[in-house]
Amino acid sequence: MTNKYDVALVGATGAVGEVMLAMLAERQFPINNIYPLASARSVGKQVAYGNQHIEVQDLATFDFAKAQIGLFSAGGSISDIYAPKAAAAGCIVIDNTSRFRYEDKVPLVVPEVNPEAITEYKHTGIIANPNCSTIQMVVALKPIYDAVGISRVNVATYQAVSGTGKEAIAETELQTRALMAGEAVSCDVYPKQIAFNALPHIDVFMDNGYTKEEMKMVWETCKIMADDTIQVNPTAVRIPVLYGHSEAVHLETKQPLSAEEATRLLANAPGIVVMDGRSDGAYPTAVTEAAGNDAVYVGRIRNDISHPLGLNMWVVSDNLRKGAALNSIQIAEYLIKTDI
Ligand code: NAP
Ligand code: 3JN
Repeated sequence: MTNKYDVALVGATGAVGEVMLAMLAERQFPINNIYPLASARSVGKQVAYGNQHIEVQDLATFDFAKAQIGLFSAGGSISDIYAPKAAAAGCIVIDNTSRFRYEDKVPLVVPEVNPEAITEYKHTGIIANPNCSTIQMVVALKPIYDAVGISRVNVATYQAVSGTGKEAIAETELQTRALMAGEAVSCDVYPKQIAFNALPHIDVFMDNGYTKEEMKMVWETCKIMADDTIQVNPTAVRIPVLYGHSEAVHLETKQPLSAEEATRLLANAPGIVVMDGRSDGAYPTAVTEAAGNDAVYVGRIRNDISHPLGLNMWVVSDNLRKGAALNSIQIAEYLIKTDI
């Protein structure tokens, strides 16, 4: 690869796309040309990239031979059509949707956990970026898994509305204002009021009673950790936080591990900030620590009083940064650093 790269950004006008643009500039990713792409509705609109404003182009007519790297976040149906086309044109695709995540020949990568899998992209030209809830959880599981093994994970998520996209952020703000003014709310994006509420429902319901968001965490954890024996039992909940997902993670290790040793392992692991003061406010939260920052924050680390191999932790991270844009850009950085 050359020293500077032509990058196509599919879904550039969306919640993830905006953060991608901001983070590419912030991290000084070596860009020659950047092509912000979206639907025909957005053609002619401008998006911010550093101190430049760049016109959005129509994805449908874009020639992917012009780009070496394609960052895709416009939904699975868009990736389904355009990611293989881009890959065939020689553009390496880093896809943020679930479309290719479970395909054997497509690597599913979190750079702190399984960077070695990236080379597998050579089969298809596509690398899949996991779901945001999976990413922050596996970053926190990895140092514990490597030290003592993990047999089971029970997790409840508390997910920000930005995970649903721009319209969901607007709906949450609108409902909050309406309720504060004593007015009725309308529900267009979510099936029930999201403001001041908690919805145990993310993505579609599956035949087994879990939602697809929950099953994504099951499938993706096993694939990323390359271990199908890890039992994962998630409940995914949407809450009216704008940015930053939180997770209460209850795991069972294969060998005993004290909370003190777990804390030491986590504090030395890449991408993690431990904040576990065991006093008022000395734990991380989505709004005060995660939002706008890159780390996966871990706190409330304690042994499970109900199980000899149980360990509990509270894991928070910015869902649009480490959960989407940052993880994709780290994959791209790894590709160019290792020249693969
Ligand atoms: P969003 O705010 O609704 O933005 C959607 C983006 O997709 C916009 O740029 C939109 O362009 C573009 N788009 C929609 N239809 C298109 C079409 N027919 N042709 C070209 N572009 C089209 O959604 P978001 O939150 O950014 O999420 C986008 C996707 O990223 C999701 O569907 C999901 O697959 C993925 N995602 C992944 C994670 C993760 O966990 N890793 C997290 C969030 C999202 P217009 O403005 O022109 O409509
Ligand atoms: O809801 C969240 O907090 C994360 C949402 C992710 C998402 C939203 C729409 C479609 C995905 C994803 O990345 O799993 C998808 C999808 O591509 O399936």
